Amino acid sequence: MGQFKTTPITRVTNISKEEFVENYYKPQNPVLIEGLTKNWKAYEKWNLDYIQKHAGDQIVPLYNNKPAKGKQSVYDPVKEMKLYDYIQLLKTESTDLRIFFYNILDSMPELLKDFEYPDIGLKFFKRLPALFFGGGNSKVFMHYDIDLPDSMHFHFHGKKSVTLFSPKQTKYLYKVPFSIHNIDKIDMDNPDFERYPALQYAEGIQANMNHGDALFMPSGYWHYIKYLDGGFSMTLRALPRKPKRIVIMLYNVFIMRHFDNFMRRIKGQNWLDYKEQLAFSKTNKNLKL
Ligand SMILES: O=C(O)CCC(=O)C(=O)O
Repeated sequence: MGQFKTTPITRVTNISKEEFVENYYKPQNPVLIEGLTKNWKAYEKWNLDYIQKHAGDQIVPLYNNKPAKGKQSVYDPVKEMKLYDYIQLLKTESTDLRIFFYNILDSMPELLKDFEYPDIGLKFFKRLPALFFGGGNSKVFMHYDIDLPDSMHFHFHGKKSVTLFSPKQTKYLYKVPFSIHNIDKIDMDNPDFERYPALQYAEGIQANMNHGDALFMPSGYWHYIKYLDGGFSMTLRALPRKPKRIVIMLYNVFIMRHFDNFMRRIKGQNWLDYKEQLAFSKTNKNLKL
């Protein structure tokens, strides 16, 4: 058992567009920007009470910390609940229940007037502002985003921990083929370096987020997230900078995802076990471990 090597993320305050583009967007370096949301209405307004009041009647799909098994789709929620009751749970218990990718445009359009797309050099998709909620005990499995966006992740209410790994670290992470995650048996808080020796070479970046912080996650960056308090975040996605990434994004979304779902449906757990074995042997073989 061990601990990942990590360095703290670069934190900046009120960065200019030029500085952001030169130092972070072009070289694809992550950065945490404090104060980017200070002028938004959301900065003062967005907390659990506000969401509860505005959209408490909606029925929301919930996910937990357990990975999907067998023929179960990763998109199948473990339960559904009224948003009011879910937020009440966040306020009173350390639940592991999460809401993943709740589209603001479709589900809470009144929130659109509370924030602005930052003028920072990213070409944001205006169709996909999404909220994510988590309880004080919830973890978001290690993954990168299937559509490979350059994204800005904003946190509200409480604290959360985000551990990032650059795409260059993929060779140490036991990435599962035809997917965007690594072997789900790996405990990211306490990795077993004997069983998974490549992990000890991985170098991560640690970002501790507070209310109002904005985290720039460049395209293809892995993220493992822990909610330290019940709270929520918003992600704004932008087109990846490099054309090659757009091609991989199209493959991921239109081919890989459907192939993987198809295999999962017909082969169930055998497909998952096969992929896991492949991730394990390929990673160790490439590194001659
Ligand atoms: O914070 C979360 O719950 C998940 C966020 C995430 O995975 C993302 O923005 O890509």
